[in-house]
Amino acid sequence: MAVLRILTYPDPRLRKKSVPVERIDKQIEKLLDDMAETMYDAPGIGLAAPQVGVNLRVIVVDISPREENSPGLIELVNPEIVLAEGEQIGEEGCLSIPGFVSEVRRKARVVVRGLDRKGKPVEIEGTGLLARAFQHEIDHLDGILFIDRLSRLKRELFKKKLEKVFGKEESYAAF
Ligand code: GNR
Ligand code: NI
Repeated sequence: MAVLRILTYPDPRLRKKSVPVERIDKQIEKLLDDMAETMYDAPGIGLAAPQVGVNLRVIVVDISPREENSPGLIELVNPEIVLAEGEQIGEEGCLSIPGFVSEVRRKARVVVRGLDRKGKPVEIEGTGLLARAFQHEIDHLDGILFIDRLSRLKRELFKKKLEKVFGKEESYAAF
């Protein structure tokens, strides 16, 4: 088991579309282990493979640090949202965008289908924070970050913060 390095914005690898896993083998199981360890170490409530530089559709989620009735660690290979309904607005952050949190509008309830670490098909329903985490992680697999889903006003606040961190435009425009 190992704690992996988490890529941060504006690393271009966070913008690539991840590809489906074709075969679940020892390497994928090791990736799942390392991702869980990295998530708990951070600490975070979810992690997607592209955040650790792996271009595969693999996520881990565990909201138990933040919520009591949670299912514990969820590991999903090739996750897909098969049902999404309702709306929720809540605070969101990302380990790849340290130091910035903002309110994001998400679906209130989702049903996610994928494979577990043995390759067995599973379907998991999530509401509230779990639904939010699933949407956040699956977005990562498509190169989408939560800052892409902010209202115009909140997006301007993010840009202001960036300028503070990087200095005006030039330094990060290169990425
Ligand atoms: O740790 C995390 N917290 C969080 C809070 C609200 C909505 C989504 C998240 S996911 C985030 C970890 C992360 O960046 N996963 O990609
Ligand atoms: Ni994230």
